[in-house]
Amino acid sequence: MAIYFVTSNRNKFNEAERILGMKLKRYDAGIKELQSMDAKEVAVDKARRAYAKLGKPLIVEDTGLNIAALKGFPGALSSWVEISIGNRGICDMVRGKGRNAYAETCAVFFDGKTLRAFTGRTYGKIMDHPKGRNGFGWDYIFRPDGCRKVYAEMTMDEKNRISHRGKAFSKMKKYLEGAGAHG
Ligand code: ITT
Repeated sequence: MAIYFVTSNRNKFNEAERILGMKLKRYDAGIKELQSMDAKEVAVDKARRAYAKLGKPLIVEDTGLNIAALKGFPGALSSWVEISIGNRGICDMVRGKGRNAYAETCAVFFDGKTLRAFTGRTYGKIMDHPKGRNGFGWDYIFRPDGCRKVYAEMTMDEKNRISHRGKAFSKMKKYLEGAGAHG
């Protein structure tokens, strides 16, 4: 079964393919996202809109960075933060307020009938300054608890082993294997 991953983000696509251990087809549907801080709400809505365009079994996901000192902001609105204040702006906002945060992915599979949502969460800290050269988005400022490196200092495989996306897509992998989607 060919599964489409509907996303505009090639980095997400590469990570998800690696975690699922299967080839996906990428489709950039230019879908307008629901504006909510809740990744599951955004992802479920995105899956239904994507299916209305594509009409084929698909995956979408939404990812957010939730900062405790900012009462969960920016959550799933982090793309707005990325194009406005950027990573340095986030570092400045949390300075002196507390660095605890979590990264969350909600990955959704939808084939027009069955909709399944899989969530993965990784707790960590916002750094004082951006670091590292790999990765994308806020990988430069998020250090998972128990690690010495921010995501952007890890290889993709290192990040996938502990990341929010790694956890969400590992759950989806089990589901898809059970549903015979690897055939
Ligand atoms: P879609 O088309 O799949 O929605 P997107 O990049 O708009 O792609 P999101 O809304 O889920 O996806 O992402 C919100 C922001 O969070 C966006 O700026 C991403 O670059 C960033 N982001 C997503 N996953 C990330 C990760 O694993 N590490 C760092 N930044 C990430």
